[in-house]
Amino acid sequence: MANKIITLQRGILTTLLCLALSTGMLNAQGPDPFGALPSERQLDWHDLEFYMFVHFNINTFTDMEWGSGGESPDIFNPSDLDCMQWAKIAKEAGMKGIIITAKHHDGFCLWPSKYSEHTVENSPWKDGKGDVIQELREACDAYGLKMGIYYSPWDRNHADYGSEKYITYFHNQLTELLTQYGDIFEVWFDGANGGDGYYGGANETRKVDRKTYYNFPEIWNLVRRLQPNAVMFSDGGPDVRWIGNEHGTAGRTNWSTLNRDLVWPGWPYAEQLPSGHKRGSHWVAGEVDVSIRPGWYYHASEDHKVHSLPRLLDIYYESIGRNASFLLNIPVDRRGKVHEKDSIQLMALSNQLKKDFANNLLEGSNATSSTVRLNSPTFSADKTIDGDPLTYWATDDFTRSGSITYDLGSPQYFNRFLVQEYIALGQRVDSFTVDIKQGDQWINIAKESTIGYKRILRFNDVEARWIRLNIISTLAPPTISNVEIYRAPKVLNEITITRDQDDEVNIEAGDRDLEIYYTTDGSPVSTASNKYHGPFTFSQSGEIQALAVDHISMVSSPVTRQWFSVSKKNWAVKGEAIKDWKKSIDDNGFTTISLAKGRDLVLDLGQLQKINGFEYLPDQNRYGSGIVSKYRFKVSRDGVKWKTVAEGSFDNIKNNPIMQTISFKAIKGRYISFSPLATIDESEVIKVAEIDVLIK
Ligand code: FUL
Repeated sequence: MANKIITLQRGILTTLLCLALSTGMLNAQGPDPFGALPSERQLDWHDLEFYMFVHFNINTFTDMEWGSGGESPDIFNPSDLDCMQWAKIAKEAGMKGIIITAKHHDGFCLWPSKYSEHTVENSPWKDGKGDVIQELREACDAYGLKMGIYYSPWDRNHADYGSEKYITYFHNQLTELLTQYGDIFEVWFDGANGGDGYYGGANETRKVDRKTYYNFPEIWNLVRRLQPNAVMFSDGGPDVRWIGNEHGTAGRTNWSTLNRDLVWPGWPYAEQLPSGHKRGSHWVAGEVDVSIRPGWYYHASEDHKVHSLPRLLDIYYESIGRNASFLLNIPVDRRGKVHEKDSIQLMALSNQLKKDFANNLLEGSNATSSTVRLNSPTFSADKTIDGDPLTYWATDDFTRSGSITYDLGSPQYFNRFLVQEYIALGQRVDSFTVDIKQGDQWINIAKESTIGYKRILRFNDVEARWIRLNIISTLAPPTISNVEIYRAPKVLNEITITRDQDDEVNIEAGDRDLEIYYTTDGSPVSTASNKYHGPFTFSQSGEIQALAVDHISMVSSPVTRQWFSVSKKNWAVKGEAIKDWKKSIDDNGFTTISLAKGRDLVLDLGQLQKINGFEYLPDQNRYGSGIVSKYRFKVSRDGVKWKTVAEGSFDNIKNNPIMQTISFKAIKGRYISFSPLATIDESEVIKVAEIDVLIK
C-alpha cells in the first residue's frame, strides 16, 4: 500500500516536473534531470530490493545443474509440492517476490503449455493435471508477493531449436506465461547458451548468433504489450542488467546506467557489468543473482554447504549495499519444498538484518549543510532525515560538491552508514567521503565512489557526535534523499577454523572487530586461553577450539570445534616441477597455479589412500581465467600404472565457478592425475586454484 502511494506521488511529481520543464519554471524549482533516467516501472522495481529465485524442475530430479533436454517428463514428480511454504518463507524473510524457472535450458515446462509435449501435463505429478506456475501465483497472492518468470531462450529439448520455427514457439510460450498468470513483475532472460543438446533426438551441437537469433527487440515489444509494468532482465536489460557474476557481488563503483545498445544476452564483456557504464545511454540498474548454496538446483550433497550467515551478510552488503537488487536463489527439493537448512539460514539472515537496521541514530539529529539550493527549505539538509523518499537535499545548479553534517547531540557508537540519491533525477555522485569529528579534527572513515538508489557502508565501531557526508565530485549537482546510521550488533555465531597445506591454521570470526581466543589441546576455550593474533602452525591431528568476543559489550560467540586429520604436508608434485604448485593445495581459492595446455597435474599423496572422489576449484578471482570445462581424473598405486576413474564435464562452471565435486567408487592409490581436457574459453593456460581428493 505504502509503495502504491509512493508510486502515485512519484507519478504526480514526474508530471509536475514535465509541466515545469515545458513551462520553463524548473530553474526556480528542483534541479534539471541528469543523463539517463529510470522509468516508473524501474523506480518501482528499485523499491523491491530483495526477492527470491526458485530453481525447480527436471534438474531437481536428476541431480543435475543443466539437463540435456532428453529427460523424460516421467521423472518430474514432487511428492508434496507446497508453493505456500515457499511464499511464507519468502514473506517472513522480508522478500518482496518470487521468480520461478518456468523453463530452464532443458526445455521442460512447469505449466501445461499447449505448444509442447515436454511439460508437467505429461508427468505423473497430479496425474498430469498440475500447474506449478498457477500454484505459485495463488501462493504469491496469498502472501502479498509479486511473481516473476525465468525463461531460458536456449532450449536443449526442442527439435526446432536453431531455426525460425523455434522463435515462434518462444513467442507463443511467453504469451501464455504473460497472459494466463496475472501480473508479472520481472521477466528473466538467461544469457547462457551452450551448444550441444538432445534437440528432439538429433543429439547434436547447434550454435546460434545470440545477438540476432532470438529477435529480442520483438520479444521486448511483446512483453511491454502484455505486461507493461514488468521489468525485463538480461545481460543488457533492457530494464535490469545482470551484475556479471553469480557469486553475489556488485561493483563498489556501480552506475545504474549502461550503454545498452552495445550489450545483448550472452555478451562476452561481462567484466563491465558489475560497475555499469558511467554516463551510460540508458538506465539499466544491476541485479545480483546468487544461490544460497553452491548450485542453483537442490542437491542433497550440498545440504551442508548452505552459505553461512557472515557470507550471506557479505552478499547483502555487496548487493543492496552497493546499489543493486538482491535475487537470492532458494532451491526447492524433490518434495517440492524449501529444505529446512536453507530456510534456517535465510531466517538467520533476515533476523540479523532486522537487528542491523533496528535503530537509526540520525532520527531526531540536527542536520546542516555547506550549501542549500536557492537557500530554500525545500532542499535543506533535514530532507535527508525526514523519512520521506520524495524529498531531498540539493545544491545550486553550478555547485558540484558540498557536505551535510549531522549532530547526534552526544557521542554514539556506530558502524553502518546508509545513503540514497534521489534517482528519479538521475544518478550523479561520483565520489564521497564519510567523516567524523574528533576534537577539532575531521577524520575520514570511508572514501567511496558511487551512491545511486542505495549505498550501505560497513566499518568497525566508531564513536562520534558529529558525522559528515562529504560529496566530493558529481556528474551534476547532487540530490541526496536519505541518510541513516546504525550500530549493528556483532555476528557472534560463526567462527571458521581452516588449515592450509603448510599446516598453518587460520581462524576467522563472523564479524570484523572481534577478539578471538583458542586452544589446540582439546581443552575448553575461554577468554583466558591464547589470544589469536594470526595464523599459527598445527601439524598433528587433533581438535582446535575457538570463540570470539565483542570487546565493547563483552558478549561472546559459541565455541567452534574443528577436528583436523592427516595433513597435506607430505603431498608433493610428481614429475617435472610446476611453478608454485603448493598453491593448488593451500585452501585459498584466490591463489592459483598455471598449467600449459595438454599438461597434467600429478600429485603424490605420500601414502596409499582409499580415494572416492576429487574436487577442483577454478580461479576465484573476480575475472578468473583458464577455467576447466572438461576433465579426466586418474589414480595410481605406483605412479606408473594409471586407472582413469572419472572423465566428463563441469556443468555451468562458466557462470558458477564454485568447487566442483566428482565422486566415484573408492579405489586405493597414492598418486593422482588431473588432466584438463578443455577450458571454457579455449585459453592456452589452465588455472587451478585447488585440487583435493575425497578419502573414504
Ligand atoms: C545461468 C544458468 O545457466 C544457471 O543454470 C542458472 O539458471 C543461472 C541463474 O543462470 O546462466
